[in-house]
Amino acid sequence: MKNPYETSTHAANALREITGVDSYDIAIILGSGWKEGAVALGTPTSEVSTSDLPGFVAPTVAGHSGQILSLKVNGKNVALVSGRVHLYEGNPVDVVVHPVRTMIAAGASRIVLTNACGGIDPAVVTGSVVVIRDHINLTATSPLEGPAPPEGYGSRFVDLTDLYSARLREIARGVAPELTDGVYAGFRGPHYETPAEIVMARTMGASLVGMSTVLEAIAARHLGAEVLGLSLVSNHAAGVAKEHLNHLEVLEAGQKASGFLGTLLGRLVPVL
Ligand code: 8IG
Repeated sequence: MKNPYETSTHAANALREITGVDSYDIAIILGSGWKEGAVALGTPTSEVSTSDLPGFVAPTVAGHSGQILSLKVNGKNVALVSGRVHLYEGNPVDVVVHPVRTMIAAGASRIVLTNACGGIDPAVVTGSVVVIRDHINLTATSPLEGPAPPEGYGSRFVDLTDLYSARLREIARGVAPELTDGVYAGFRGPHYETPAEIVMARTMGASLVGMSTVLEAIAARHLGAEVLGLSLVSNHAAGVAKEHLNHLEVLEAGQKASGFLGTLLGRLVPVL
């Protein structure tokens, strides 16, 4: 991508033009299983295919499609972004974080990153949602690697002390007191981990493991947005329980949870 920051501004302008939405308030990046729940938020006023916007690439994973749905929730302009792309699909980091940069360029000051993940902590219940309190980036890369951002797009260095907004986590707890929180370890994938790697991640303090979210969170914080991370725990990580991991089961866990995810988002988004 030539200049990822300028490309995101072009994409945001194209999005504004197509949708007629002048400025977004909240963008929700939909991970595996979350789209079925998010439709409960209301009827979109527009559906844009990301293939019509500069800088977006089509996802290659089953269960993902590239769309931005716009809707009004409690007077706020909300974007539902589906079709997340990952490092493991062979994408450069700039492409992985492009949807987040685009939505921030389109005005969104709150970015909700949703995902499906594995549970490292045996106490974490599969099928439940965990609020991400912090992360460990094990991808060995950063969205800030490369030339310094142009004027007006943040500095090269960013403080991640409060990467996952305490304010937004408090709001989430307010509408869903049953939610626990955890530390998300982001691996490159696409292989699941070995049991020894899960012991390593657990020893480092992680309770959840996945292949997305961490780079997008850094990119969002870098541009000054508040970040909320929500993980649907789809499986026990390798070695945590007796069963083996299987991508179909992960998709099934999402389908089973869609009612609950819809209820959660329906309570949360109006007050974000
Ligand atoms: I769903 O156990 C889901 N995504 N890395 N490990 C990693 N990613 C995942 C897992 C998991 N489960």
